[in-house]
Parts: sequence; C-alpha cells; structure tokens
Amino acid sequence: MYNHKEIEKKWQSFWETNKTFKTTNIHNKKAYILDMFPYPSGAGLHVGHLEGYTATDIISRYKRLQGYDVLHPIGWDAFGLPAEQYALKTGNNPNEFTIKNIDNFRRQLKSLGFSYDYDKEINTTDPKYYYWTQWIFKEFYKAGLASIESIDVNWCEGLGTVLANEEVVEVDGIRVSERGHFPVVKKPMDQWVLKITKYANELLDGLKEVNWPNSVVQLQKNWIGKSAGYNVFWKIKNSTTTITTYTTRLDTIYGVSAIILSPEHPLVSKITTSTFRSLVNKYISQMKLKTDLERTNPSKEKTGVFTGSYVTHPLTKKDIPIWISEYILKSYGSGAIMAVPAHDERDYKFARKYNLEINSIIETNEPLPYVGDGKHINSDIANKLLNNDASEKIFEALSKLRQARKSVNYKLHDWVFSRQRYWGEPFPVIYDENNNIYLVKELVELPKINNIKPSNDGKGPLANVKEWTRFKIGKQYFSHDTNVMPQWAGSSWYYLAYILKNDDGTYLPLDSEEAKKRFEQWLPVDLYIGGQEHAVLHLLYARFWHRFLFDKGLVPTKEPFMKLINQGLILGTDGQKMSKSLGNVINPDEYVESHGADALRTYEMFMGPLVDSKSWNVDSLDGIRRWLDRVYNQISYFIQPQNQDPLLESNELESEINKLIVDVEENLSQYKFNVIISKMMVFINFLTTLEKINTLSALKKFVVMFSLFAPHLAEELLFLMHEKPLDQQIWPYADKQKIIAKNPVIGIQVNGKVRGEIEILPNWKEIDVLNNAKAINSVSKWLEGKKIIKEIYKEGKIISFITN
Ligand code: ANZ
Repeated sequence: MYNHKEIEKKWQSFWETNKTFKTTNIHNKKAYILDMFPYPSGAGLHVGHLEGYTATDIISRYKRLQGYDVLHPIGWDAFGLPAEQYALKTGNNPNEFTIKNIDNFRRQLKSLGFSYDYDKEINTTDPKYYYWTQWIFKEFYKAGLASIESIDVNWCEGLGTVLANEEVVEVDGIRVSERGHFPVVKKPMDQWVLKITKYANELLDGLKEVNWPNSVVQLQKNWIGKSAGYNVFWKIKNSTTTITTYTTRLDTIYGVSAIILSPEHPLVSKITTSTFRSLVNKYISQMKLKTDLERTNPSKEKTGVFTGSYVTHPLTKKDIPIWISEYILKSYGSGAIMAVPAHDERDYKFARKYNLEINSIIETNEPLPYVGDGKHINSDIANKLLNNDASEKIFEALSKLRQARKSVNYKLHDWVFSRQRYWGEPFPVIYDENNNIYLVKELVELPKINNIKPSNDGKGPLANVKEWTRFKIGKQYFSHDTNVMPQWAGSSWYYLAYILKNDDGTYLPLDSEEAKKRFEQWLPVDLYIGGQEHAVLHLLYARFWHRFLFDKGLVPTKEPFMKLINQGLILGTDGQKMSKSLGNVINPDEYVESHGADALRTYEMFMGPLVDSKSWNVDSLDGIRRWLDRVYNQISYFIQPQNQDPLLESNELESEINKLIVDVEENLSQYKFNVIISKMMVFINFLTTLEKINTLSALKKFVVMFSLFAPHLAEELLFLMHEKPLDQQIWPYADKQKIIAKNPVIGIQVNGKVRGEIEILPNWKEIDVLNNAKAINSVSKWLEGKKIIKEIYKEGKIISFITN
C-alpha cells in the first residue's frame, strides 16, 4: 500500500514551488480548457464540482504532454444572493466571509492536485476585476444597448428585489423565485435594461458554429424563440386608424371572426365606443391583477369584452368585430391578433364562449379546432392550396393593398439588469438633481457597510447610505444608483479576464492592443465543462456580451465557447440528488484524507460516462483505491533490477502498451474516461502474468498516461524509475506496427449467464464456433441432459445458448 498522504503532499509542494502549471507561451498550438468557476459558498467544494474539474484537468494534462500551451485557470464567482442572505441572517459581512470561503475552496482544489495556474486566479468581487465589468456596462450604454426603462418587472416581496425572467420558475402554476420559492408579481419600476433582443438573431445564428450538446442548443433556441410570420394591417371601419395583428398562419385569414387586442393595447381607449366604455374600463382594471401566466394558462377560461368597433376584412370586405381579451399579451408580436376559431385552440374556446362565428377553411374530417395542414376551402384565391402556398398567395394579394408585411418576432425579452441588493457590482453612473445620467470614468467601489437590510420602499440597501444618495461635486448635488448588477454580470466575461490577468495581479486594459494580441492567441475557449443548469442563463448572457465585444472589434471570435460538455449529476448513495436536508452530501475532504486525492479523482472518472447521472458508492471507491495500490506494487516490483532482464523478448508487452496508447487516445477524444480506466486495468492485469520485463520503457509510457487520472502517484513512480517529472515528459507515441493482431475472444452465455469464453479461429464457420463453444468444460456442464432450443452467435460479440 502506498502512503497517499505523504506522496500527495510531496508532489503538491513540488508543483507549487516549480510553478509546474504556469501558463506557457512557447509552442505553436494552444488549448484553453475552462471550468465553470464556482460560487464560493460556505459549504466548500462538493463532489459534483470535482467531477467536472477532474475531467478538464485530464484534458489539460493531456494537452500539455502533447506540447500545447495550455490555459487552465480557476476563479470565484463571488457576488450573489446566497452570500447576501447569509449575511442578513448572521450579521456577518460578505466582504469578510467571502475571502474565507475562497481560501477554503483554494485549499480544497490544491488538495486534489488540479493543474490550475493560480497566477490567473480571478475574483468577481475584487474591485480591480469589477472595474472592467463596469467598463463593459459603460460600453453597452454608449452603444445604446443599456437604458433605464419603466417596465413591468418581476417583483419578489420575499427577497425584496426584482428578478430576471430567468430567475423566476413556476411551481404549481404560480410564479415564484428560483431561490427560496417566494411569490413573484408584476410591478412597473425604473430599471436598467440590457437590450439582448437586439442580438436575438446573432445569438441564434452563432449556435451553428459551436459544438455543444443538442439539448443545450435546443434550449437556447427555444428561449430565443424565433417566429417568422406576417403583420396584417386592418382598417378600422369609419376611421383612418389601422390595427396591426401578428400571425404565423396568414393562410387562415378567410376564417377570421374577430380581431382581439390585449387589454393594454394603446388603441383600446381610442376605438372603444361610448356604449361599451364602462364595461371595457372595468375589464381592464381587473386584468391588472392577473399575471401573464394566469392570463395565458390554457386550462383557465378566457374572458374578454367587445369594444363596439369593427375592422373591414381586406379580402372579403366583411365587418369583423374588435374585442379585447386577457390571452393576448401586450409584449408579444403587435399585441393584437386575428382570431381564427376553427383552427386555433384558444380562439376556439373564446368563440364558443362569446358566440363568434366558427368558419372552417381547411378540409378535414377531424373535430374542430383543427390545427394541422390541409387543402384550403372557403378561401377564394387560396382554395385547394396547402398552408405555405396559401400564405404566399394571400400575402401577395395583401401586399398589393399595402396591408401586410413579413415580420419576425422573438420570445426573448430584454434583460432586466438592476437588482435591489447590496452584494453586487454598483452601476458606474451618477445622476444630477434632474435625473440626468453621467458615466463615471473611474471605478465605482461598493461601499463597505454593515447594515445591508433592504430599504422598505422597494429600493436596495444602498438607498440607506447617505453619502451614496447625496454628495456634492463643485456646487451641484449628485446621487449614485442604489441598484447593483445581477448575479450574472461578473460571469458574463470572466473567461476573458483570465486572459487579461497579469502575474502582478493587475489586468491588461480590455481595449488595449496588447489585450487584442492575447485574445488572438487564446480565444475561443476550446473546451468548457460545467453543469446543465447553466444551459440558458449564463451561457446566453456570456454569448451576448462576447458578441457585443466582437462587434466592437475587441475579441476576434463570434462565439466564446467552442466545445461544451455538461457533466452528469453525482447523486448520493441513496440515488437522490445531494442536499443538506436529505443528509446525503459527500464531503471530498473526508475522502482525500482516507483514500487520497488520486483515488477520489480516478473513482469519479470510473463511476460511469461523464455526462450520465451516477450514484456514490463507497465500495467502488475502496476498489479503486485497491487498484491504485496494485498499480504501485506491480510497477515497484519491476523497478527492482532483479525483475528485469535486458535479453528477454518483449513482443507481447510492446503489443499491449501500444494497443493501450491507441485505445487511450481514441477514448480521450470522446471523453470516455471510464473506458480508459478499464483498459488500464486490463493492462495491469496483463503485467501480473509476467515474471520479468526487459526494460522499463513500456511502463514509463503507462505511467505518463496514468498521470492524467492519478498525477501524484504517477510522479512518484516516475521518480522511483529515475525518470524526469511530468512537466518534462511527452505523450507516448503509439507504434501500431508493434500491435500483434489477435483472434477475438468472446463470451459464451447459457440461459443469460456467462459461463465461459472462447477464442475464435479465423477459418471457423458459424457451426464450428457453436460446436467448439459447446465443448468447453465450463459450458458443457450447463448443457448436459438439457435440450438446446436456441443458439445465437453474434460475430465479435457473444455466443448464447438457451435450454429448456
Ligand atoms: C392567426 C392564427 C390562426 C394563429 C391559426 C394561430 C393559428 P408563435 O408561433 O408562438 O409566434 N399571437 C400573436 N401575437 C400574440 C399575442 N400578443 N398574444 C397571444 N397570441 C398571439 O405564435 C404566433 C401566433 O400566436 C399567431 O398566429 C397568433 O395567432 C398568436 F389557425 O394568428 B395566429
């Protein structure tokens, strides 16, 4: 048994003093390998972090051995709500405990032997860092992409703050905050808004360039929600006003039986006739209390009122009544629709309730509403056509009348960027007494205050700070913004910050020539590993900021992250997601102590495919630790001179090691780390069949590959072999010529259980395979006295016998 405590400590301090993992800049190929940086919570690192971090560490080490310059950094996403809530609960200052938490995280990462360049370490709460977060914000402002708007925001009374749509979830049909599940209501407020919708198309297009899991691409596509349709302009009867509706089903225009506006539509007051005014006003005030979710919930009955006005159908010239209804959202499309009850679920229900006409214009035997495609009927110029052709034909006719235009809409909303909180980046702006905005050139530092309770008028804690809300420059009074930026601000550009970080702790100016050169060298990120929970929020925001910086000519690529992998969840021993309340959380410190970092790393990679969910199992961890001991013992044995014989023929060992190199490379390219460990186990098993070997060279190659998983033990073995340390080693070359082609050996099953194996000779036919298989002792005893009712031979895979 090797002494993991001694060995791991020894090599960790060796790496630290030698700056083994310092980012190099000497080769002509680079690899930027990125982890989703952690939020440094008080609980410390959990085994889920460790899974992704081990995977990127493996690839980083592999690339270094292959002669790449590797950038593999880590940092801290340290602003955010949990720290603020903890501070409120305990009265501790987030400035202080954040530093403590970070120290603890760093200690843990180092105890696991991850090959980070700690000179590149960043912290989003460091004023030197967030000066640049503020700088990017100012650039957005200058470009007209950041502005203050009075908008309906998601107001969360429980958290005392506004939330982004992305931070609101639905539980039992009620909108609640993602954190804490407090109710969320709509409320108009002055807020900073970043105009991500201006980038909707670019963000959609960019998805074609990246090599991401399909599920994430799909989630982002749906979030952006591109819809290509038509605006139709309807002339109001006895008026010069027109109403614009948005539709994706222009083909159904002959089936229209009402125009419906959202209750908030600006034309409502203008078109409502005196007879209907009081009903309409009453309806509008009722709707103010409802959320969008309630209003669009398909299981709830839809209400509405008639306005008293009509439009003229542009093709049939018939009168069409104008209604208002809750299910039309003001913020989508044009805030008004043409209702086609026969072919739309919601319109159908609405028409039934209010006795509107239901005119089918598609030939079908199915019950209405029929939403599928089909031959058009009762549609004059579009009769007999299918949907697309009908739409085109109708569009042509309406274009001539100047009553239709093609239009693209997105579900994506602009990003509400203000938070009524303390623990975030302050806005780099000040206001004069007339509320004029001035950008602040210098850093606007977050004041270190003790009372971080929100002020009770819906403003953030900074509203309680006198010097913050009123100060003098010259003769004029000014105030700061009492909001701070959201959690996601600092993480929207952190992968650029690593590149800009200098050894002395400063950052290269993001807009400098020098920065440009460094970006040219390192971007894009070649591999990014992290949890699936960031599929939309972080990954969409970072892409938005990056694309903006690209448009400004500051970064050389359109997309920041080329290859993305979502690691699977590591579940507790009970198969449940780890949580404090279930008491099934695994603390890595404990296992580093008992089994060693190498065992923990290797175990996590052996648990199963990287992207799958896997349950923790201490027995398998024990097994991996025993395997590492075997590796150590077996190689130590051959290191002893009496177990080496230079005259010995080594064809088989050469074959095995070269085969292993090929297998390892192939599986590395597919991130199949668990398969690699199995192959290494087979190799070690093979070694145990040898008494002596001729040289250590094959074993050295093994140890270099093994170092990806168990770097400490690998360094120690190289040292015992009198070899140079890992940073002076290179990735072994696979000499395929030396691989001896072998006959395949496959398993034999009887009634579903494996009872033996057999080597398949090249000249055998299927009948020979089966007969020889039956004759094998371990198999024949299960067939004795039984009748074989089925025999199966799957070439290269398995032989199977079923008996009665
Ligand atoms: C007529 C029609 C006929 C429609 C039919 C559908 C089926 P996507 O694909 O999601 O973009 N719509 C337009 N604006 C709306 C708003 N502000 N609030 C609620 N609904 C709105 O959906 C586009 C369809 O959603 C549009 O096409 C419109 O209804 C509705 F057989 O117009 B359709």
